[in-house]
Amino acid sequence: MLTGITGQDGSYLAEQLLKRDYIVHGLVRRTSSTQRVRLAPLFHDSEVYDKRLFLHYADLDDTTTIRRILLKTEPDELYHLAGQSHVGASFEIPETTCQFTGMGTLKLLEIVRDLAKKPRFLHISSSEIFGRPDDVPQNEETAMRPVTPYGVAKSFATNMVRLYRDSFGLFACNAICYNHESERRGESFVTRKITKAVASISLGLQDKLKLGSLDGLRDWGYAPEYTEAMWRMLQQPEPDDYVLATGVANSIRDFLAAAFGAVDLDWQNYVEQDPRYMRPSEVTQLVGDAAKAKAKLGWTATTTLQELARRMVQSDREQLSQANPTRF
Ligand code: G4F
Repeated sequence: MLTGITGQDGSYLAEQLLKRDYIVHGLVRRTSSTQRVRLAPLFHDSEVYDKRLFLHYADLDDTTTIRRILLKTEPDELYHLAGQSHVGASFEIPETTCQFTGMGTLKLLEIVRDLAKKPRFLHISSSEIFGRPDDVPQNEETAMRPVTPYGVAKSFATNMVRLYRDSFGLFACNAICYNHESERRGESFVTRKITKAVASISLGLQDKLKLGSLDGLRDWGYAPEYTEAMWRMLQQPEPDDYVLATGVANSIRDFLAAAFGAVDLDWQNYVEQDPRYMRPSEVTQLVGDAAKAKAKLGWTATTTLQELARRMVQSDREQLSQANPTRF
């Protein structure tokens, strides 16, 4: 069972689980649009949709419905990936962010606590819990010092997962994920905003890219590698928390250079700063130490920033060149 199955991570994880012969259930929000672009290939596969992949309507708020679905489907594993995940937006909608990202996780844990057959539970946590950290790089023991509403909500959820593991014996884990990107990344996150603009500029469809702060350092990896690690976490004999990261800090300027470099352009000729995209507070030193994931899960992130940027630009160029581009 996956919450957030229609998102970047949910769609990769669903594909990986189906390849491993799982039956996959996903919770989806009811909206007037039935377009779920990232799931489209699975949706249109007659061997998969409604045979091994099932979608159920439920908001994270809708505890009665979620309880009913879990009682009916009796999942072995529950991957909780849903939530309001945009850090910048969390300053505009802090209550919604805390409601879904924080309380949504607690509500799920409460449901799982009452189930006779309890699924193994994975919560996608975030490097944002470290905020302005004491240590660089950060590991599972680093103190949480969040500085954004999203980071505060994720800290709450992460601590609740630990509490339910320690106090109620749930097999509950936190995947403390650093930024992980892909061709399926939402268009409002900085990497995808950049690669989409690079594609557009290189095809002569756009001439400027407006961004906020370029000062932040991020530890950017490739999303399907992170969902593979999440699956490995739930196959361990004991529940635990793991930092998932590349261990390499890059600046937004580095990502700009890699993305524009993929089409032989110099980013400095195209990028302008726009105060609209500045945040009231920024995390600047987030880089992860994934030594525990390497030792216990046999996992390491392997895709470099250059390769990540190149793939995303190539995918965006292909999409823009189509008559009806896919919009993730
Ligand atoms: O791409 P971002 O919005 O990612 P951010 O804030 O690091 O959060 C992402 O990673 C977290 C860690 O894994 C997740 F928990 C979270 O859910 C999300 O997936 O911004 C990256 C950096 C920031 O410093 C931001 O200020 O890029 C800077 N930036 C500069 N101009 C911009 C822009 N960010 C966005 N989204 N849009 C801009 O125009």
